[in-house]
Amino acid sequence: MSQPIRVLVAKPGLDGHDRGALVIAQGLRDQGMEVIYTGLRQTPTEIVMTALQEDVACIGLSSLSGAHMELFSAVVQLLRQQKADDILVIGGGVIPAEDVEALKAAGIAEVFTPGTRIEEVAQFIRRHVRLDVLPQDKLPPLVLGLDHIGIAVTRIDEVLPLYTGLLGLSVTHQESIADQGVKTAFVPLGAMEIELLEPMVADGPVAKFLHKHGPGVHHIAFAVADINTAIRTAQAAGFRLVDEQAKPGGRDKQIAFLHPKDTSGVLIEFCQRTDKERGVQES
Ligand code: CMX
Repeated sequence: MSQPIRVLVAKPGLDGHDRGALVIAQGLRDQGMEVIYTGLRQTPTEIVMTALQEDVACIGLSSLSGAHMELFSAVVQLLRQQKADDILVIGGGVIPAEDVEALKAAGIAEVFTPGTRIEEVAQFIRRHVRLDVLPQDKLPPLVLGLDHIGIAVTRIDEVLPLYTGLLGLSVTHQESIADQGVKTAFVPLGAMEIELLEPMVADGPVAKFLHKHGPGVHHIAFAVADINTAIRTAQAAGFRLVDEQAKPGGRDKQIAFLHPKDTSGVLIEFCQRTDKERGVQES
């Protein structure tokens, strides 16, 4: 499993209130991150030193004292001097709206004011943290290869003249997947397959897709060694899953979809084949 993102929650300057910072620290821990809290009244130098020693990917600065402009900018400057400006710096606390743009211009990636949901902060960190700050050698290879391409059709028998006639391929397996509201036909092509998808129910995902887009490429499925690792890794990187748990696909595969709104309009499926399936094509 990938390593959690390490975050330093820091209180620069003289303000003596850290309830908000502690709530953020706990919230980010609940979101699966590893959080270190500096304690109160830290200087920018102390904060940067702790960030480097702890090898964090993100610093979250919190200030209620009104000195955020100088203190936050000083942290960014010191990181630059240390050639550590690949560490994401975000800020929060009592920050007037008119200061937000100036802070961003100074290198604070985002400013979160009271009332922001912790999920939003975590999502921002996941999306913007530099992945090369994470120990890459600990990240598992997520994808083994292309498993199949799903093609939405109105009726499978209507497109067979193309696949089995013109292209000379064969349908080796047909199956109805009630859970997904589709009938499928699998056409192997080397190590991967084409999956023809015909809707069985009027309000299922393929029927809706056909209604909106007409027939065409519906999804791309990547083979993964472990579907639960793939789901957790995608979530940790800020991608939404259509379902947070793997579901049964055709031939006992375990499948999970990333939401197309997070993947530039391409519906991406993770697909874990069973051991039996890896070796043998059913007929
Ligand atoms: N590729 C790209 N975009 C897609 C899409 C697809 N296959 N399906 C839906 N979308 C887009 C829609 O165009 C729409 O975008 P706009 O808001 O810009 O118009 C948006 O997603 C929402 O679409 P919707 O029609 O309102 O449908 P829902 O939100 O109810 O559902 C989705 C969308 C992706 C969650 C749903 O299709 C789903 O759960 N898909 C995964 C399951 C699936 O597709 N199963 C069939 C295959 C099973 C198999 O291979 O075994």
